[in-house]
Amino acid sequence: MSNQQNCILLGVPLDSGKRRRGCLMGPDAYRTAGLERALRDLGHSVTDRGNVAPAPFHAQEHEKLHALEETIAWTESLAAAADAAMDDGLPIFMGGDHALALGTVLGAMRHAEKAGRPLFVLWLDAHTDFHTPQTSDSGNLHGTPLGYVTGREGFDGFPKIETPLPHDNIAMIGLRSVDALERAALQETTVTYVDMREIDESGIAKPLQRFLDKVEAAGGMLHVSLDVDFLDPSVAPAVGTTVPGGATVREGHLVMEMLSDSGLMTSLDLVELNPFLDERGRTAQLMVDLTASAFGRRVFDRPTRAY
Ligand code: NNH
Ligand code: MN
Ligand code: MN
Ligand code: MN
Repeated sequence: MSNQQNCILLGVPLDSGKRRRGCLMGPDAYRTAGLERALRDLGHSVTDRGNVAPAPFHAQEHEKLHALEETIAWTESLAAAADAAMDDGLPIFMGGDHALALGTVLGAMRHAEKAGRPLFVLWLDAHTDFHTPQTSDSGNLHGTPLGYVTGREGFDGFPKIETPLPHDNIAMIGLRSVDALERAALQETTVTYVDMREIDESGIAKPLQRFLDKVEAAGGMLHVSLDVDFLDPSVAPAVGTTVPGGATVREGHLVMEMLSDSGLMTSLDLVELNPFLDERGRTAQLMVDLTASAFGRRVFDRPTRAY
């Protein structure tokens, strides 16, 4: 295939972003489901660099926030790992819960800044993950990565965000569970947010293509963060925070196929897979198949469509 990539698989057994355990098994579930093989079969070169580890940390108890020090430690190590991996190819972060994006997006921001290119982020999720440690009711830091990278206040102890990710550079698609304080904050911004109603009414392709056109026009890099709960729980049950009414299998594939057509994606998170909750590996397998679509797997070759 023409657009051959140098894929770098990085396991991220991070389980600190919420209280329900199990995402630490995610990286090995992706390996078992054959992610490396699927990418190789598409003609890409693939290197599995093994698992990332958190920087050293001293855990403390906090009234509300869960595993703060551990999550900060992961953010430090992942930002460095992401920045470095992007020098060599296209990193795929096999999570791990969504708190890993505190680090992977920060690393992509650092890398893009050195490359002199703007970074864009596509957030495929039922949730907006726009909290700060103060606005979060749950105290679960997997609900905060977009709050962090956009420079919201209150991330004491985390690496300082020198140049916040501009709101204009973010699109969230698949939304159907947004907390009141996230919604209030988000509505003050120019972030593109696409809820399930908009997808029901107009389809998922149009808002996605609009965003991809914007990335292309800006000569941007594109970090994609795929949360398992973007998908409907009937097809992707292996996630702790199921929300009914999510994307179908076909909507998921269409997003991934369009990403591959665009050639714009420069890094990818696969997050929130909890193999402990899976049914005979079906969610892990679906995530592998979606990733394959993002790297060029097709039923037939067709010319790229303009939406
Ligand atoms: N907004 C909720 C919280 O902060 C849920 C976040 N959970 C997620 N995010 N799974 O994708 O706790
Ligand atoms: Mn770099
Ligand atoms: Mn999420
Ligand atoms: Mn989610």
